[in-house]
Amino acid sequence: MRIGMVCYASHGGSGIVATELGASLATRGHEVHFITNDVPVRLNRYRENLFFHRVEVDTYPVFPYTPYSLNLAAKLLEVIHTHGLDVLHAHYAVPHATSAYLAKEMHRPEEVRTVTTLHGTDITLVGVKPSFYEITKFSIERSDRVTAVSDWLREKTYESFGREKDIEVIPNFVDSEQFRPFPGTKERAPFAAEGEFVLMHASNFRPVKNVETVIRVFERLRARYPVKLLMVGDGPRLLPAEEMVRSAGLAESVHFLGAQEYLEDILPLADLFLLPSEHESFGLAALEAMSAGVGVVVTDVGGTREIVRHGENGFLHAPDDVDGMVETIAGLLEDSSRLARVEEAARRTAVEKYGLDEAVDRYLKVYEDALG
Ligand code: GMT
Repeated sequence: MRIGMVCYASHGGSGIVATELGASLATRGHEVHFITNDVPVRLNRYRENLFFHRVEVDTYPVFPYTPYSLNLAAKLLEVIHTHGLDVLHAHYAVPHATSAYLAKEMHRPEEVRTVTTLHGTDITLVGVKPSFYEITKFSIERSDRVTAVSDWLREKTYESFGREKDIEVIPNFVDSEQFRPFPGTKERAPFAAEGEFVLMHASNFRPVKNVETVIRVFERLRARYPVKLLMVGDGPRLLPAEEMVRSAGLAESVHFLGAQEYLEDILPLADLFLLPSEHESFGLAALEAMSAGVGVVVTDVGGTREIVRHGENGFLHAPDDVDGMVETIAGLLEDSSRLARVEEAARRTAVEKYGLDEAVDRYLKVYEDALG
């Protein structure tokens, strides 16, 4: 099959899902063409059957804003013509599903199929805005197949956009060989002394990630225990977070590592992963942490409830429940055997329920169905 993958290239769950899926499809012998504004973050080595096409973004003095969706649609059409794509898979509805629809219509609609995967904020924060609502609804309804990464997101989409279109849930997945527990003692000398407990947060530092709560929880724990905090990622709330850390006098205990390409090398160093987002349609970073054998404390708003069973393979708290998070983590600090049981269960969940191969099989089935 010849598949065009349309995604965001920067750090963010939807681009990661697209890249891991595309790489696996290429390994299985499918021809996969990434069509984006830049090489996706995890597309970091040569693989047979994988191709990249850069969307050129043109500006012109009369344009108040750059019409990226049009440049993308034109590029998609060019790649369809040159490489005879069977399927365009748009990750993140806005504006990818719209550009894919346009490219298909400009070509011959019966010759190419479009699949849209809804990832979360494309529905919950962006798609529902009045300025995007109608075009998002239209583009979802005109996709040949639509998938969502959790039951929660499917319901949110139905609530906001109606039930015109069937949505299949294909949960996010993880390569549990790539994300695995650190063998032996965790080597984290540059960040933490022996015996210190390491808390980690990784995200794109958007407001929805609620990074201020990570710092508040850490500050309370720091007053009682020898703990360090590693903050991984970059985004709009990074500078305010650094400022918050400085003014709380925590600069020596908190390390900011910036955006990291090889999260699989960093996640296993943590004792606990904290993701108190305002909502998370799935929470891929938490799943990757679980696969790395790390316990997670995550928001209870969103698809995270479908993955984490409180007290068993991780912990769920409301995004503003600082007291609850502090008490959960303090309990684990004082009971390392409980933490070990949770870590084991977390790894087991990732391996047994969120495998890469099963997810790739399911996406392939969606493409095959769409092609009839
Ligand atoms: O908010 C982000 O982290 C970015 C966003 C994206 O699309 O890149 O993430 C969403 O998609 C991920 C992959 O499907 C999900 O695991 C995240 O939960 C989701 N983010 C939110 O719902 C806030």
